[in-house]
Amino acid sequence: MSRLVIVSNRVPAPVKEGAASAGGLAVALKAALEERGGIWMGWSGKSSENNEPGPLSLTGEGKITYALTDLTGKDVEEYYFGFANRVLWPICHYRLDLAEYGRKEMAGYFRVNRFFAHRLAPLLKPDDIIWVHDYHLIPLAAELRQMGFKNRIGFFLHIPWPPADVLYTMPVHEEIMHGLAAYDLVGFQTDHDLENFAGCLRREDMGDAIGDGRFTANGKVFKGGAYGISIETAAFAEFAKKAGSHHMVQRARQSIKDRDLIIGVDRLDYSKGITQRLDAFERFVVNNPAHQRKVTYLQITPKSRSEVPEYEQMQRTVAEQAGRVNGALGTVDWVPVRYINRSVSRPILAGLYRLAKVGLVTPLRDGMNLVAKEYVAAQDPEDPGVLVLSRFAGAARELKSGALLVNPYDIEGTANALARALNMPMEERRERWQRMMDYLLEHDVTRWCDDFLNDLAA
Ligand code: ADQ
Repeated sequence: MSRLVIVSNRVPAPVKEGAASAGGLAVALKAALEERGGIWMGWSGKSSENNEPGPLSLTGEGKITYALTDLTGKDVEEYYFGFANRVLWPICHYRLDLAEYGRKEMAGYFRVNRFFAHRLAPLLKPDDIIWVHDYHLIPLAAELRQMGFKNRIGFFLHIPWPPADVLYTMPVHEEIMHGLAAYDLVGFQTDHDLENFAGCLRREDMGDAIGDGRFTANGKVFKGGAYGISIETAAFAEFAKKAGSHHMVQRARQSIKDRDLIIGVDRLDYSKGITQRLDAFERFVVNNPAHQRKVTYLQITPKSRSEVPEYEQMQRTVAEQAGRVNGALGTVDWVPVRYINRSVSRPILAGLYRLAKVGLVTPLRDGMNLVAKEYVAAQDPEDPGVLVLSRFAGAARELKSGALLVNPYDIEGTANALARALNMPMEERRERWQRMMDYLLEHDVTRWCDDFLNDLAA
């Protein structure tokens, strides 16, 4: 079996396999690396002080070598906060209004990708299989090809892929499309993203789908597919079962008393639809007097990318809105919204999901959304809660048989779905949950990883 080389912008800290703190993706990729032996390369998260990136730092753990590089302050500014997070992220989430096309940032993005390729090159062996992750590193394969590397190289995009009309507003869209075509396999979260990609190829007569999951672009043939990412379903369910005895989860349970809990868990990001969700919760309470004082909405939202102005602005907007809703609806003995700006550990998170009667997952656009899957896996099979899920999350394509799908822009519709979820009879809740859980047990993150790597190696 060939050695595996994974490249992603950030590399999770070395943790023991199955450790409670690691997310499913890190656990699955580490398992694949352990099996084949390999390298995980990425940015250290640090910027060097003297504008020299310094040497590559190599550390070993079992059969895995972690290769981390610093970047210069200028690199971080232009590549990470600039092009990746102020152009590609908003464009891929259909937010043309938020994209900032600075020439400097675009150049910085391609420059850092070339730099990554040069850092990686001395570590590569001819039969290594290389798996590149996410929007930060689209041009990496093209850079490696230019340097003469013939290895199998695959790419997985964790975020949505937009239609041509959206993508082509971006000045360097051609380079980005050529960048993708340099891979042997390009993986998207859903068939919808894959169709959008084919549409982008067709729009500028660059290429097309030619059947059997193959595409042409500029005379070259490569593969593309939909590989919906998932979680460690069985392990997460086990966490959630045990988490009831955790003192934090017990405290949460006592504090809720006989109220119904609705839970939302997201990074603070405009794609997650948090302000629309707060509006929908408010509308639900106003429209349903019987639920007043009988429900608590817990929103757990760690800050993210605070250096990007839109995110900093959003921190203020959401905090103000949560305060306003509490001021308008709250009573001396009832705080309707509990808003927490921190991460919580995975076992506690699993326990809180299980306490909640409703998982409210309403992104405006999301590649997959693992919170939706974690919420389902954490439920008590005897008394499961209801998933209220945005139709614009990739997860909706997999969980539509069990979740209540909503349009997050439709505040009244989401409010109605909340009422329906909280009033749903036990039998219907069990049936819906079972359908989703059966799917997730079969399609877990290990299967996602194996499917992608098998197709890349084939
Ligand atoms: P994200 O946008 O980060 O991921 P998501 O898929 O929901 O979104 O993953 C978030 C992860 O962080 C989940 O495992 C969740 O439990 C965890 N998390 C969130 N808030 C937390 C908190 N307060 N405390 C602890 N943990 C928290 C991107 C794409 C998604 C895609 C994933 C994986 O945007 O669409 O599903 O990558 O491909």
